Amino acid sequence: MKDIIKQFAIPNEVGEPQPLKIGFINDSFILRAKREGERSYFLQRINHHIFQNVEGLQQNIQKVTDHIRRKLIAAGETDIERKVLELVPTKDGKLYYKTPSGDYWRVYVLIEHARSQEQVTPESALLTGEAFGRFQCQLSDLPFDALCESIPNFHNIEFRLQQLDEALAADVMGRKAACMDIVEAIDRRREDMCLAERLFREGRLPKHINHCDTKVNNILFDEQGQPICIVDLDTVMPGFVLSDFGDFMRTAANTGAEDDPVLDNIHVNLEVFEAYTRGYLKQATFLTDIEKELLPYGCRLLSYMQAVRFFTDWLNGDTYYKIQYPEHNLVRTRAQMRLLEEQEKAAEQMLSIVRSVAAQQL
Ligand code: GN1
Ligand code: MG
Repeated sequence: MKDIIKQFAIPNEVGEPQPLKIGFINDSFILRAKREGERSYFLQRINHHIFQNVEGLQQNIQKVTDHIRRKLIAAGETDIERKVLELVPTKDGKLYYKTPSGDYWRVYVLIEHARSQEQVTPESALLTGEAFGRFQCQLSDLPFDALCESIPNFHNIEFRLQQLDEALAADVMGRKAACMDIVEAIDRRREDMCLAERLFREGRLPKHINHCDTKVNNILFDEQGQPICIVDLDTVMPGFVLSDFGDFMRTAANTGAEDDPVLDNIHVNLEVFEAYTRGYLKQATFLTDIEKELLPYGCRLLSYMQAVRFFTDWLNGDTYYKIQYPEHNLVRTRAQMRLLEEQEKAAEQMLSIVRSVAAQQL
């Protein structure tokens, strides 16, 4: 690994790489500064099976972090080094290093005195909503097509349904016949769930730059519990703001787990929903009326999309998501479909919360 580290323009001496257990996709290591007061670094091997266009991915991250840094400077912020990630280029000025064996590596400056959280409370949902809202707002004046799709069609439900149809037609594991109730539940909602894509084609719903993985553990908090920096920028790409709002609610405003085998545990947590909405709308001041009105729909869309993705993987024989037991993807699918049903039942309540929070902030 020494050979890899010495490719990067790291000005100070660092110790041996220490492996870090975070995320399922990339491999991460810490490079601690040898002398106190100097910078430490974060070394990652990029999973190029999932991110096939590493050049485009790294360009995206550079554009996003440069843009946010300029915004922070213009706003007169201090401590900017801890508020936005900084890539360390290689000695020949590239944003990543490709080894002779074909692995891709990158280095970030390490953000010190920061920690991540796994649990969401209404209090932290408010702060998290502000943080993701601020992130989107900082990027809202970048044209949406300034970035590439680091995973093509990542949150495009029409594409995800097409992948499902291919999996259903092939039925390689012979798993379809036992799941016809799921097939029917997905089919009934197809037209409704493709609404956002249709509105985009009609020029009525804009695309913006989104984070596309808005889990609470992708925010670093300082020692006082205040959000400082958004991390895991691999999926930052053009899309609907509904993606980021919906994916947070899918993971956090759910009283059950993403893969809860006990479906009756699953309900919408309206307290978390309201708190995140309040934080998000306070910061995401660029939203149009149609985007605000569609936010509860965005929650349903992301639960549906995740169900379609888990179900496709179940039919294909579990080739994408890591599973902990044989039926895991089927259990995940059913849990996401139940969450969708709960969100459908709560749809009016969710919309009236969005409207009243939006009205208070005018
Ligand atoms: C994957 O690995 P993780 O948890 O960051 C997936 C997300 C899904 C999520 C489902 C690149 O994210 O889109 O929502 O699993 N990321 C990718 O839990 O496919
Ligand atoms: Mg992730």
